[in-house]
Amino acid sequence: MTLIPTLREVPADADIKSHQLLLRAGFIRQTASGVYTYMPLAKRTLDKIESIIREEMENAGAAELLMPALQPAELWQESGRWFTYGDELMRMHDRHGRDFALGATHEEVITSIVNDDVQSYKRLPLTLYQIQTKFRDEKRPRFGLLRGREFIMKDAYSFHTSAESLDEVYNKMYTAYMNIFTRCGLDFRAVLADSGAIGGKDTQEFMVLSEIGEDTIAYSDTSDYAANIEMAECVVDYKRTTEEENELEKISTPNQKTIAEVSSFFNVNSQKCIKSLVFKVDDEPVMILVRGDHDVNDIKVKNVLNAKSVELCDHEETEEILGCPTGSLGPVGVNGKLKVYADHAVKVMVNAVCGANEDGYHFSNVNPGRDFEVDFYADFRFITEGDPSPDGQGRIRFARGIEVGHIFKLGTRYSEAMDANYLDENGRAQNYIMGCYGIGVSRTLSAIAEQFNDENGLVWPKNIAPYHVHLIPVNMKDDAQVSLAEELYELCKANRYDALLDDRSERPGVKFKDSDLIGLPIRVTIGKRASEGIVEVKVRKTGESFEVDKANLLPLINDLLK
Ligand code: 9G3
Repeated sequence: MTLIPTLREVPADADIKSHQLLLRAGFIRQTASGVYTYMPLAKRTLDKIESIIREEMENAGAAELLMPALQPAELWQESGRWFTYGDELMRMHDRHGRDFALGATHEEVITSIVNDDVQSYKRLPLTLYQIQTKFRDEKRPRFGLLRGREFIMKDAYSFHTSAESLDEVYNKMYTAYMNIFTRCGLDFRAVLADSGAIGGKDTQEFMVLSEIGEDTIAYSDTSDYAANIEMAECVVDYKRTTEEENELEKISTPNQKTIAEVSSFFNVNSQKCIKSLVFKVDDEPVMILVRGDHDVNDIKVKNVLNAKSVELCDHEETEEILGCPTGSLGPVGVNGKLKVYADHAVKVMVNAVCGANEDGYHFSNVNPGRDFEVDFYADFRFITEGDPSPDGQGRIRFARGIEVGHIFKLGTRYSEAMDANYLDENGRAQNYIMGCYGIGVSRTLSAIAEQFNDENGLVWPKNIAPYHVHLIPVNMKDDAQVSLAEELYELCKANRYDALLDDRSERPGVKFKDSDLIGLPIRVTIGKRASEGIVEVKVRKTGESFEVDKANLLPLINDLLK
């Protein structure tokens, strides 16, 4: 007995394939926005994904524990994150009025645990992990399990006395992740990534390729270079043109605001325009210049300027700082008012167009170095398709990806903040060097559903399908069919195959449609020839089907599922 409430119609508020199919095939039900019940089929699938994860964590030398979701605010106050996270961190207080966070991640908890119980360098390196429910109050939960407010994460944390030891575990985790996502049957890439708010330097994300992925991957068309677009380096060797520098001119440009409008007004390519943006970098206004056909990469701005926060200024703020609206900004005449940094591509521009810092006016024949100073040049722009790959091999192409894993070298970011240390061989207190490693388990289930489906429904890879075999007796009133179905159910069970027996008194068509929707790898139909011991086997993925005697069923299933 189980519960698989399949739906005929496509639910209105599900706008991607995996979300629609997981609802229609009875895998999930929404309990609140971004909050889901994993129905029996999803629970079985999650368990299979988790058992693959546990095997690989074991191989990587990690020990499993389970930390609380209820985290005392004191821990987050110690690390300072109680105040840096806003509404996304779900908070509550207990009956005594004490503050708690519902765990969005567990760096604070694990660091305090290890600090309490691991004092000597002899006990390191140590890698601990858990598979646990996380809470993050997303502003716009969407796409079903892909971006929920309560989700299942495997999070691992490693503790080291040296950077070399961290590198070793980081590489073992990398290998474990490659194995996990391969065994789940996913088409994925490991990409260089930005460590974001939690700091640390090297980090890699594991991206499942999908058109509905929220992340953009920049990859080389000839090598295995791949990076999150936030991170991908621009290594173009810009060449200065031989053009003569002309006289600076101030031109009236009524209502010309965007690069497109300005470049067509001056009848020049957007590459001849300078795009000027003003950011608040740790609350200090800064002007960033990029060539008109490029876009400012705010993650690069943050990393190059080593800033905590980078926010684009809105109209009011730019008005306040430079006395003009955003549509007419430019670097001429602003030196001294705020720092000016520029992307490398700007350095070789000649006779460019830019805003005149006066509403309705632009300058033409602007030349960097002559008409304005740049405090320094750096790589501030998003990489574009066709750019040379940073590894020097091939050209960059874009793909969309769903982030299902992310591994970080944290360093002492948390152990310092929480004064967590061990005694080294000289008896001196040293902060633990840490790594952390996450997998979105419920997100992985959704990503698999997104990659594995067809016009009839889900098509689960054999390693993580909720059951291996779908047994379908066509007519529940026919004793021969029912008894053979039950016999085959026992046969599967005796041979460690998970079988789902559809014993409903439904019309065959309904059973077959549900079977295609649920997407188990193999369907065995027990129909008219049951009395002869003959059944039909159908492979969900390929559609191929065989008529076999029940004596040959097991060898066939072994062959199909190997
Ligand atoms: C928060 C909230 C959201 C968050 C975080 C904290 C993301 C937060 C980054 C990580 C880093 C790693 C261990 C497993 C692997 C990922 N969103 N991150 O720290 F309070 Cl509300 O979670 N954590």
